[in-house]
Amino acid sequence: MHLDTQATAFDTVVIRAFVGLGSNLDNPQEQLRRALQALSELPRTQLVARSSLYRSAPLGGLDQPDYLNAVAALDTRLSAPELLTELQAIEQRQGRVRSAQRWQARTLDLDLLLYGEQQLHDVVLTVPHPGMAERAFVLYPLQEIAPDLVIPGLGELLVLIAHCPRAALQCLDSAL
Ligand code: ROI
Repeated sequence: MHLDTQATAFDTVVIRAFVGLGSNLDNPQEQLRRALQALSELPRTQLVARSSLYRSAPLGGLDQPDYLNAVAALDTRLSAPELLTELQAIEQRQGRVRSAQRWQARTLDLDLLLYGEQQLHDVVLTVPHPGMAERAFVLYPLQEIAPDLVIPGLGELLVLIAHCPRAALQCLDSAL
């Protein structure tokens, strides 16, 4: 009886998580379409919203193609490490090659931006995602699907946006 009660309580914990999607290789629009499809098929998870697609120059003035970015909202019963593992599996399936070199062009990048109210900091996972507060290609799509969001440790999304110039971030037609 005691165990049954625990199992029920565990099963009902649903966390709203946000995932940042990015691609600048091998038909980025198709990469993001496939990734959103894969997110909608994750176990114990529902895809509840997704932003339009946004085009931007690579952060850091790199000599790479422009990126397409988007943000998705998930309601999930997966733990944060389980969700991270699923995101990495989707990246792998879409041909992501990880190398020692940082900030390389990529077919697909899936960043776990937020996992509920939680702040986690360990070797495999940091949430909120480091750097998200300065990234227009994260904040503006996030605003589209969660305008009232308060980000743990960072504050109101609207305030972060006010300090983050939109620059050349271009919102594309939301149709995929
Ligand atoms: N730049 C943009 N515009 N979008 C990204 O998703 C992105 N991802 C990265 C780096 C290389 C930092 N630059 C980016 O990982």
